[in-house]
Amino acid sequence: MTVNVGAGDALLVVDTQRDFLPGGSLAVPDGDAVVPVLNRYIALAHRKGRPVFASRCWHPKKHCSFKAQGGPWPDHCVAGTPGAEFAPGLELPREATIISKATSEEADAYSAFSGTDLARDLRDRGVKRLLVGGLATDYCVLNSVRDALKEGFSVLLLTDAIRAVNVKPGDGERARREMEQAGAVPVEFGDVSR
Ligand code: VGL
Repeated sequence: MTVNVGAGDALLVVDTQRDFLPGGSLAVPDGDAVVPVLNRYIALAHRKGRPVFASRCWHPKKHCSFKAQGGPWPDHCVAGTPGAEFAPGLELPREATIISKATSEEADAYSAFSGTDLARDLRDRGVKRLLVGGLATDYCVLNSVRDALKEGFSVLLLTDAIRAVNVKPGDGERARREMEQAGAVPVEFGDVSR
């Protein structure tokens, strides 16, 4: 399959942040492997003049998703801390739009669309189709893809630029199946025309 990237397309890089990389507080196994692949998609989007969006978990210190508050996760991606920074080596263009989410104590947000202006922003810029990669397949990528499709965008799922947490073995595979059944089209960099 060959996919032409051009008018109407945008790239969404999901939560590719230090705390989700090996060594981080909520490490996604092999999570750092997405960085060089995402850089190829970023360079492609840039070359084609297409917008790049990057979401990030940007939590207050006592976020409800943290174990200390009764949530499921260790503290992670606290706004302004090193763990919340984008992955070292991730080459986001200067003009990339940063989407901060789950910024209040009482609400979690796995999806980049949840409580953000992303859908409106995409429509304002004429975006019809989103190329989605990043971390993690079974949480923030899954929920962002679900919402993108619900909002009426087409989705290309960048299968070489995602990795799963896999709290339960197979979560990543199940998430992929769900996204594809919902209409996301799986592609790899080799499928995308340069
Ligand atoms: C994520 C678990 C907790 C993600 C965020 O980015 O997929 N996963 N918070």
